Amino acid sequence: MGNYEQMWESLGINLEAHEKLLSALPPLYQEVYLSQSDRPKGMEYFDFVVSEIHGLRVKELQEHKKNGGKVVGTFCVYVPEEVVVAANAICVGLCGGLDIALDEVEKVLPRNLCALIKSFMGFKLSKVCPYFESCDLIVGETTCDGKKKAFEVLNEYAPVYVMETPQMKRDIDYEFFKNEIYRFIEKIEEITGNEITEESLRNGIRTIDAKRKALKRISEARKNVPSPISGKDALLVYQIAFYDDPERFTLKVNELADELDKRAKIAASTKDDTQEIRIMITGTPMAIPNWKLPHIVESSGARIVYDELCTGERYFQDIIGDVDDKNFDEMVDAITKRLLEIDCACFTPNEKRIQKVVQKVKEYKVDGVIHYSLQFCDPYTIEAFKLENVLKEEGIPVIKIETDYSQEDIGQLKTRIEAFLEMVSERKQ
Ligand code: BJ8
Repeated sequence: MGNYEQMWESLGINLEAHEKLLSALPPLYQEVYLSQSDRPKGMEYFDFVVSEIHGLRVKELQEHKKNGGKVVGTFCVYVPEEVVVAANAICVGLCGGLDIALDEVEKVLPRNLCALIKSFMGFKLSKVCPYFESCDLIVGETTCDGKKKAFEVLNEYAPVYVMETPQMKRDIDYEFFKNEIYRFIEKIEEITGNEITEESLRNGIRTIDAKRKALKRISEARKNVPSPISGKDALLVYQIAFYDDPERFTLKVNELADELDKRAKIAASTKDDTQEIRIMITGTPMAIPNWKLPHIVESSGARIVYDELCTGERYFQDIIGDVDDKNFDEMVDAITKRLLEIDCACFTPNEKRIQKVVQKVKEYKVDGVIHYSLQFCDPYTIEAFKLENVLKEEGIPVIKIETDYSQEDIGQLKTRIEAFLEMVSERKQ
């Protein structure tokens, strides 16, 4: 990475702690990513983006700010990115995937709390994340209780705005959430000083739709047997979707998707009778650099072909589509509908998620499902039981994994995953 020390200093970054953080990332990346064989050439761009994670992109944010632009940080896929882009602001996903400053965090939050929440608080308290420190506004939501209450605490350290997400999806909830989106539009207009017009909203929708369409192409390519991309590489692309420049990112994802289509065609023409073990991961999101479970699964010989995660399909599964003839209110309506199609376990009932998992198992020729939840995440750990029962009834192998960001359970997880994969493989013979 280039020399960005001055920039980090100007953001108030704790340079000593930051140095420690940055020196831990390259060896981990080497082990998890660069050691894979036969990676698509198109991954070079994403490797570069990660190698510059606190460098070039942060510099772009600073230039944007120097020109009067604003940066908005988010933690959830229910926050409409289209609106942020429509106001000429930059939207960055902030969810942390790493334990950091736990001692400090546990002075303001309980110990028994999901690792994702503790992580974002740790990043803020230790001042090591230049994205966090660049944000003019942090947008929280009322999805789960942990996040909802943690945002009150976070508000003591950063300007936080909370969007109220409903808990159900009835007509009244839909109307309610549409009003929340109007309220969010007003807030974004207020902090950016830019009015969101019909034309700018249309452009925001088109930009983010194009990104989602490109990501869907990656997912489509993974239906091929063998899948032309590892689950880890796909996850990395999905993670970078939350902070890279949307237009450049879309271009690079489309290039990668072209390459994957070619690879799939070549593999099909060689009639490779592969015995690929195809795995779906479903559950809580995996923010950078939380690659623990995918690395265990793929280094045990299986391939992840579908991620029913917010760092995956939930983020890009639905496209708003043609907005050429839509007026402002119709576009807000379309944004609301797209968002309420997302099946987060924070909603009740949430049958559609379970049906979707079953349907995608068939579509992606999945051999086994891993339900992944962070410890102390009630919505996902509770929903896992129902999902497990339905999958068992359907004759689909499933395993539930509950973990956190520590490395202490790696050996135990590996043993369980290997046993699961062996069972799946025998069943496949
Ligand atoms: S739409 S999954 S990004 S809320 S893991 S903080 S739920 S206790 S992250 Fe999420 Fe939005 Fe839903 Fe997706 Fe709470 Fe669970 Fe922690 Fe979670």
